[in-house]
Amino acid sequence: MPRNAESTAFRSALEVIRGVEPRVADAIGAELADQRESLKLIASENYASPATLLAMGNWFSDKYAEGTVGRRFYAGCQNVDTVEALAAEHARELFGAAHAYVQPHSGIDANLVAFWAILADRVESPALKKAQARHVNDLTEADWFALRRELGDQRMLGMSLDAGGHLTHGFRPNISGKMFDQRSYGTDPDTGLVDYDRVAEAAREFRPLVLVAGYSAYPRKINFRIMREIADSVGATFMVDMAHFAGLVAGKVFTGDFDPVPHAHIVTSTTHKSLRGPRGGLVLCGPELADQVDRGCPMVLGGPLPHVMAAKAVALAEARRPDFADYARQIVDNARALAEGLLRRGAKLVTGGTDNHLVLIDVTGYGLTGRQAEQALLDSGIVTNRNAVPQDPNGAWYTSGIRIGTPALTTRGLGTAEMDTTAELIHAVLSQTSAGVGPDGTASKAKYVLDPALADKISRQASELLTGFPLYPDVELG
Ligand code: DSN
Repeated sequence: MPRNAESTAFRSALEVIRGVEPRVADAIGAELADQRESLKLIASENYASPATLLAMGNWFSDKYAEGTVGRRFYAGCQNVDTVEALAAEHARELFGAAHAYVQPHSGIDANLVAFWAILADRVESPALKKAQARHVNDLTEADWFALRRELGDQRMLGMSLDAGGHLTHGFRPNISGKMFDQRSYGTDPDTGLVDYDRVAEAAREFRPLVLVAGYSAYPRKINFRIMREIADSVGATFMVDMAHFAGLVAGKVFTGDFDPVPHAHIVTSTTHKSLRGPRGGLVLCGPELADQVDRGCPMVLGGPLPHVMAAKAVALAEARRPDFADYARQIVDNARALAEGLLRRGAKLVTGGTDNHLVLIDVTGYGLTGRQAEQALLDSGIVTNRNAVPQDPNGAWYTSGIRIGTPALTTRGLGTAEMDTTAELIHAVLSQTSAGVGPDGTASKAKYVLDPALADKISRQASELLTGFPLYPDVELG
């Protein structure tokens, strides 16, 4: 594509939108400006390529395509079949999976598809067989009642939230916690690392139907071979949610025991985090679960989004290129450099460092809550998010941690030297912010004191750091 083609494409799109609702065009332009200006360290965000973004804005959005490739509930799906098949093929090849389902609209949707595939395979199919019925509609009222109770009486074992697990792994505020009786495994209180012996012990005691591995705030690798052995020892289905680290699997940074695909029965992911695609999800599995997974829509998903599947196909094709492996390695090198820079300056990190794309700072070391630290950093032009730490004394709202990740800044081209400067800026803000007091004079978990002149100075330094690394350099909106 000529250098000005991206500018032309985005400018023309905005011009067309402006003709209908100029405020939307303005907001889209403002979003690009904001993203260009902020030091984005949110571990779950990234910047998709222009090709990926453009693949989403077209008439595929208008097409209904319930069902799967070649087996739709609507006529005229031949072009949707093309992009869905392409996205699935790229996903299979990229991850070395036997089967890929690319319809989930998000990570939670991908997890729901996986949970229902497991329940269908492990609970519903045996019940149908026992009742000598081919379909749930053929069951008697009594058998249907018994099956519904059995479906609702299954167990899941996953990583605890404060150890870095995810809400969709069986926690009560999420639908998964209402579907499954859940228990969680934590991490070693001294090292902060997963203790596989304790996971095995919890599995032996609890006998889950599903053992889940995966995280959104654990800064280390997980040994999926050991986790699979634990699952096998209790007859559990082993599921891995690789939403956060899919880019590191795709880029062959996580291989062998740390690549979930050869070890798990089923793997779910988002496509927009370290994988750098459009917002969405996918599911990978072997042939045993493939038919159940393909029932995701209409089992738990609304109609597929063909425009997003087109963008998934583009992004997955990009991730199959050799330079994606360089990108994935750089994400981890950058996270390590950031962790080392913070440790050298006296920050306290959960697990003492990182093996992946994220770092979790325990900000109690600075006398702050996560909420205070998050806001002070934001005032200083540094975008992060607060997160619980293991055994968090401040609970899930205020928290005691700041989660930072490198996928987005690595996409912009920042390297290890810039990560050291980033560590310097973060430490400067946190070490010069103090906890504030509430109206009654008692310590507040939300209020903080930060000299506005310092916040301005750090904001300017953060902007300067980004000047050499323009975001979407070929896009000029004029
Ligand atoms: N919201 C994503 C994250 O930030 O980790 C996961 O759901």
